[in-house]
Amino acid sequence: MKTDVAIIGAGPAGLLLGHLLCAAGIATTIVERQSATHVLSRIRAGVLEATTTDLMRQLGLDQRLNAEGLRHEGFHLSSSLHSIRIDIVALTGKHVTVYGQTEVTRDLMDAAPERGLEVIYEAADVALHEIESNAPWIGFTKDGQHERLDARFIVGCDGFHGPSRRAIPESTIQLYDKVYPFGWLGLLADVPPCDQELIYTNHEHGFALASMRSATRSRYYLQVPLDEKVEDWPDDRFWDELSVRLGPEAGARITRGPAIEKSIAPLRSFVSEPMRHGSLFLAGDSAHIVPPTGAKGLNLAASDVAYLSAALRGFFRHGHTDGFESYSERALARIWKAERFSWYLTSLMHRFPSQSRFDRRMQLAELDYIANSRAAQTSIAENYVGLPL
Ligand code: FAS
Ligand code: PHB
Repeated sequence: MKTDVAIIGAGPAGLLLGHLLCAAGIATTIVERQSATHVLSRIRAGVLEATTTDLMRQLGLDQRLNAEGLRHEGFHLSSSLHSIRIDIVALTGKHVTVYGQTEVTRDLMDAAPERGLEVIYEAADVALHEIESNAPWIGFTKDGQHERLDARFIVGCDGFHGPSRRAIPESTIQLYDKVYPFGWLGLLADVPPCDQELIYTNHEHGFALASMRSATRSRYYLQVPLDEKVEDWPDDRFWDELSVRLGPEAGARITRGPAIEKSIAPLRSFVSEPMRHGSLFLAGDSAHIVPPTGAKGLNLAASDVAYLSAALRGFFRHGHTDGFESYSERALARIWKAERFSWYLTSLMHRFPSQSRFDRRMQLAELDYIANSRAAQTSIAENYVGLPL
């Protein structure tokens, strides 16, 4: 098999990039380890920046997003002392859209056949070869058959655990890593949300987040110790603790119901530099991870793809390579600022096991400052809606 650009991974990064390249007439094939059903079963992000919704609009794949996405003009940061509404529209003129990553992925998947985007699912043993040449190729196994996909470029959109980043020589790659001493226990339930907007709370017991997927489907998170197991959290225990952490007002508005999904995600900040090596590019979680507190993960994958698709268009249309030279630097400039914001909000809103009394007062003082400072709220708002490309 032969193509122009071979993409590893059919998550949001791979599918978005694949569609953008197909739309530009660049032959593209995606090789994905899992089945489409498995990819859609992963419950992840919920908040889309304009960067991401603009790409869906540019592709003409925003019909459902426009019909079902929820326009959000603000969100809340709360603690025992304050409930602060960050009015993102008043402070930045921009809004965000609540529309699950699962739905973005579904829209991109469903449109692939009619748009000529080839996605090979259930491809095992994916391996990268000759990435320092102008003729790299991917080896994989499909239905027990060994396959070879030759390409001009390979793009690793294979997430944190994929093979692409590991194909870059250790002598070249720089890794930056921070693992947080807690995880997020997420629950999805077909019950109406407890509020019209998202609520991030820093309670004595720990962080909680009230989010949603629609007016009838809620998404909640509780900070839990790293050694917790999902089976330690029957639904009733989750609902009781959520009610405590959200406080009496929001807690009283919670509608309980059976979990349709419940899982624990570890939190980490991670960046791998550079995002290009020879004919291999990295995009999305293969190159960076943020704690989900700032709702940046999916949106950073989208901005990587916006930069890289422009660079690939310039090459295939005009033979230009300047986009390739600048890709890593441009993408990393936006990534590092999102890493900072995600680390900041995670540090502000979570209880750390090693936290001293002084550290706790610093968190409460920061929230008190934010509650009374338009400048502080503006800084948070402009990062939350997404910094310019
Ligand atoms: P993805 O990980 O989504 O996709 C990578 C794809 O590559 C997968 O389909 C995988 O099967 C495939 N792959 C891996 N190895 C392969 C191989 N060897 N061969 C072929 N294919 C391979 N972000 C938020 O903004 N908010 C959240 O609440 C949030 N929650 C998250 C919870 C969890 C448990 C995780 C892991 C991430 C969460 N994120 C969240 C971040 C998440 O949304 C990512 O940023 C987003 O999925 C990035 O998309 P991709 O880069 O496409 O990576
Ligand atoms: C979600 O709805 O899954 C979500 C929303 C905002 C975040 C993280 C997760 O910061």
